[in-house]
Amino acid sequence: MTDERKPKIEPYQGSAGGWGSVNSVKAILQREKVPIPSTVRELWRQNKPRGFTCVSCAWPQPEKPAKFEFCENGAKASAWELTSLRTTPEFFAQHTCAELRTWSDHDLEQQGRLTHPMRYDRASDKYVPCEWDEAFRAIGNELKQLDPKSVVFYASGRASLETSYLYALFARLYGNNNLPDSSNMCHEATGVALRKSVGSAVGTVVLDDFTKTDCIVFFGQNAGVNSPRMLHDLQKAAKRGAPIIVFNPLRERGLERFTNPQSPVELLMGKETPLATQYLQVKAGGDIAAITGLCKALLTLDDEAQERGMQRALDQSFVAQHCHGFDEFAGFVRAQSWEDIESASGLARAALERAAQTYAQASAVIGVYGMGLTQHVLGEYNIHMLANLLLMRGNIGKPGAGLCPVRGHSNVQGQRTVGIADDPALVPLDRLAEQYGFEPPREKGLNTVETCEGVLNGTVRGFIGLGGNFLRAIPEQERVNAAWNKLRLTVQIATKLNRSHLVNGEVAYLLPCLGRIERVVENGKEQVLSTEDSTSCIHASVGKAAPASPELKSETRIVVELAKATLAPNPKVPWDGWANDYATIRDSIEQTYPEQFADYNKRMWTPGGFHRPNSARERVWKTDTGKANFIVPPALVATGFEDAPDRFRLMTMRSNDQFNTTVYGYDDRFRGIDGTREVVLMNKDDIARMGLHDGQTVKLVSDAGDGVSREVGGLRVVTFDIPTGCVGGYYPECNPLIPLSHHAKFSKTPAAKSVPVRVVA
Ligand SMILES: Nc1nc2c(c(=O)[nH]1)N[C@H]1C(S)=C(S)[C@@H](COP(=O)(O)OP(=O)(O)OC[C@H]3O[C@@H](n4cnc5c(=O)[nH]c(N)nc54)[C@H](O)[C@@H]3O)O[C@H]1N2
Ligand SMILES: Nc1nc2c(c(=O)[nH]1)N[C@H]1C(S)=C(S)[C@@H](COP(=O)(O)OP(=O)(O)OC[C@H]3O[C@@H](n4cnc5c(=O)[nH]c(N)nc54)[C@H](O)[C@@H]3O)O[C@H]1N2
Ligand SMILES: [Mo]
Repeated sequence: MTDERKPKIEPYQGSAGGWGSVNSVKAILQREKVPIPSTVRELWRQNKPRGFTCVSCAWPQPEKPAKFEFCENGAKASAWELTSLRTTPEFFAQHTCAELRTWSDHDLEQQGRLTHPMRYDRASDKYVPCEWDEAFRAIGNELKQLDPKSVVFYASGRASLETSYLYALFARLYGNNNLPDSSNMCHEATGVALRKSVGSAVGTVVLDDFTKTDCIVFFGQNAGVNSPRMLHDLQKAAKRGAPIIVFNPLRERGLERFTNPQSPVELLMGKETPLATQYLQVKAGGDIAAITGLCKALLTLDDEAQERGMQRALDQSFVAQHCHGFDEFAGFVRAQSWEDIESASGLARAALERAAQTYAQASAVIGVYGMGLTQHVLGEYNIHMLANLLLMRGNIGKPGAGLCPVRGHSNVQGQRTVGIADDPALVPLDRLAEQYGFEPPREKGLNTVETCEGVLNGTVRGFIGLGGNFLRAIPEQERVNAAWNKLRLTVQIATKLNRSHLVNGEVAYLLPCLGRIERVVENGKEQVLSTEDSTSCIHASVGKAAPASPELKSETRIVVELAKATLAPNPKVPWDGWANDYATIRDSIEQTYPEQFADYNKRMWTPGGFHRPNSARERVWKTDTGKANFIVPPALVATGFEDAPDRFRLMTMRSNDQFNTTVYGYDDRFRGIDGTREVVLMNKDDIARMGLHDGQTVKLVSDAGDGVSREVGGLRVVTFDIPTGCVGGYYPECNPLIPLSHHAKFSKTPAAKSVPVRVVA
């Protein structure tokens, strides 16, 4: 493939949204060569009560949707699925996997939708077409021969609740809890940390809280790019006068100002709403220190208030009634010097005090966060700290307040809800045992990092991927890639070709499936799916678009056929009944989780979805102490490594033109980087100090000190407004630099936002 892109790097002047967004949507529809009328018809149905839930992010759908309830990046994701381009058996006949491995991520997926089941032929190093029956039979035979403990069942976060429930059940009936998922690389730190802090693994707010909040503190989440529909909720809050305080190493345009691209008036008048009222460019890994500073300033305000006999800055009665460990935490905070807080956070005391003032004046505060908090060695403590901050003023479990982790994939939270978990403690195994008459495996399964370890040490022998691009999303890419083709079996269920499909086990199949926007017909009847959003609301999703190829099967059907080909028949497990009528899968889910899914088939049609109960929201604390816990962090810096003069903290980022490993294009509009992803963003002082110059080509070299050589070269130095000591690069291009051992302590979330590297000319 020839590459004719010309890099163009210059600051972007526009707001998020606006005409830039409208033009970008137009360009995407052209790029995917989709018929415009039918695509617009589909976009019209996006995130509507009888429509489909967007395949891009997990931001909730409002009860009363806008005319077009989609954003630029949602439109991109839909167009990506509705594309008229096709990756056919003829394509595979022309290219070996070795050749395709030299293509870029963008070029691979740009070939379009997979159309036909394919078997990998090692002799020719090519994929060849096969029949579905043959594939199911061969995979079933392989699985029967492998030790169940040596096979993993990966899930990427997009498949529906129905498919995910059956997939997890398949793994357990087969004999393991090896259910790693994309959440293991994403918000796993959230689940682990929030369970300890407040006894609930997910966020506590719903959409309505954004209409009631008086202040939002916003950590390490790039809403303008990764959950753009959220900008509407932020805009409304900003217009009501609610302050928004942002902590982010980069000045992300989407958090600074927004023009609603769906409002003709705003578009024509060029009207922008400023969003962030205060923007704090914290160092990557500096959030524990920053929040310690906020808490310290808050304690000072509280001391002063007490001295003067004024209203306290702490919600003393909430802390006394609901919390555990406050005194120890306050002791820790008081013991930290402002000097240490400033140097670890990179923020000035005065700025933190101002933010604390704003926080103290608000009666209901939402704490929003994303990968900027989770993907660090002390990622769980970042989240404990945010919870601590909210607890100090009783900001959990009241209207307009709470924790809002912004989830990634559109059904990643739901997959965990219905059993995709390597930790059996998170799954009602006894109920499954009774419902299906079998003894479920009780030992912990493999998560994503442990799967990689198993591939490296030879204990993992088989891999099934329900979507995703495992080999590109993980850390330690080169070593894991090299060990991958020693696997006996690899099966990929996918909509488009990606790099993970080009490194294969001895026996390998690529099974193409329907996407969520497409019509699913089983047994002559149209089927409905459902998903769970970032605020634990569950919605029906109805696909109507014509399938990309008549050969495609639904994900549910594929999972059912694989299970049938592998497992001995069990009269209590109605695989065919389920595949013929998805409503019966929902009945089974309801039977397993009666508290959460009561009246599922009916309530999923509620506009805005039905809300799964959340104990912390009700101020019921299912923790070890029965209270909400204040938790003291072990350090002020979350990176897990020492600073050294030439050691930088690399944060790996998403551009505005990608969905995870899917690279739609090369225009990171808001950051002003166009035509290339091979860049390293650096502060001008660091560039000068290192004797480099803007535009120079450098390589990044791992500085983990573990003796393993890891590097990524050919990167262009770009002068950028980023704190000194930090550099930025793109995900997934920079993934070879992340050691497998560099992950959050308890959840094993890879620490992709502070990777120790050196910059080498
Ligand atoms: N269009 C689009 N939408 C997506 C995705 C996509 O790729 N494209 N991916 C989906 C998925 S799976 C996920 S998980 C989410 C990801 O959405 P986000 O959580 O927004 O993830 P990132 O873009 O990786 O990084 C978030 C922000 O963290 C900041 N940051 C980095 N390090 C730190 C730090 O140490 N402290 C603080 N405070 N900030 C830091 C970065 O500057 C960046 O603005 O989006 C989902 N939605
Ligand atoms: N360095 C670094 N690494 C990271 C991150 C980071 O910020 N920095 N982020 C991490 C995060 S948050 C995540 S969630 C992971 C993402 O990791 P994954 O979820 O594994 O990766 P994706 O890129 O989302 O997967 C894209 C592929 O999914 C397939 N696909 C798309 N739609 C469908 C569908 O409807 N059905 C099926 N069966 N397949 C489909 C397509 O073939 C497409 O190529 O990456 C992680 N890796
Ligand atoms: Mo994610």
